[in-house]
Amino acid sequence: MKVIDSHTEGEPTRVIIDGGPYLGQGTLGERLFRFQHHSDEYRRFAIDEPRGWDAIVGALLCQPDDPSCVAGVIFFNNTGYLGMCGHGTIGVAVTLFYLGRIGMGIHRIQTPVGTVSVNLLSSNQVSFENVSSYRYRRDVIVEVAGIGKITGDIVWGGNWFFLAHGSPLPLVMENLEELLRLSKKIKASLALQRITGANDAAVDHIEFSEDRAMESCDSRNFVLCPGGVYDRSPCGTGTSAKLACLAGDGKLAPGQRWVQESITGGRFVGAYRHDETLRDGCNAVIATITGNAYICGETKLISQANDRFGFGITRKDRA
Ligand code: PYC
Repeated sequence: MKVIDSHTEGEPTRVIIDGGPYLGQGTLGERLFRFQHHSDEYRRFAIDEPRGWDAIVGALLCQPDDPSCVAGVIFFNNTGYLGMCGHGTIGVAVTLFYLGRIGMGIHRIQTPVGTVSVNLLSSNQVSFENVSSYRYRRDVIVEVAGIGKITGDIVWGGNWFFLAHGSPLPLVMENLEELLRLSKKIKASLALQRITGANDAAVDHIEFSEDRAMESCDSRNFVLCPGGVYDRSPCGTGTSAKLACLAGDGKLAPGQRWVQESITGGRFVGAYRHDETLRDGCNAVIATITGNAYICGETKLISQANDRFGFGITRKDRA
């Protein structure tokens, strides 16, 4: 399998450019189904140790079924499949440019949850316009054993988020282990209390943020991703979810810049416009997120006969 590795504001993306699973014909949704149910070993091979590590998001390039798109992409990680992935979209665009498959300017990319457009501004800088983002439930209280009541919003930004009101701890790297522990407990409590997104979808991303006008940014965040790792970047879908809430609260005007910094110091610049269509009965926005990705590897992954870990080390303990 041939892969190109990049990182977007510190968060890794591994794009499979050759040797991925054959998923047949049909819509991207149908091909995602086959990937999940018949070819999941390719995900584990590409992402899990010993060939990968927990933080990587994989991207399988596919033929789009929407002819206006230059590519289709299925995102996945150490535990399963993602709807959209913002940092991954920036990584895919920079990778396609590196491969000479796209030039500067605007291109459409199909994902299983909708079509996004990317604007390649330089060989490393990309703006992407995300699928619609909207706040599905506001001021939801989750009771977390040993912590107490935590309030937040359930928001779609291309994935489902619990966007906590504020942060239980200052968002600095010294608090990383404790932030991971708390966010995993919140995620488990949401599941136990059956607090879900639309159509009973699991809320599998937990976001804390500290909004304060700092010199460098408008807000800092921490995002727990499915699989129990944190996003090194400010999370493109998480930033989109944040923009939907800021718009709903009248705290940010359409077109106004919002600089979102991650706990590592990586930065995205976001802005939004209103979406004319209600989503699940909710007002929605279309977020545009700008960030940088850098190519950092070009690798051939190999599995030899009799390799006990040819399909990765299977773990059942991931949050
Ligand atoms: O950037 O949207 C994102 C993302 C989701 C999970 C990891 N990164």
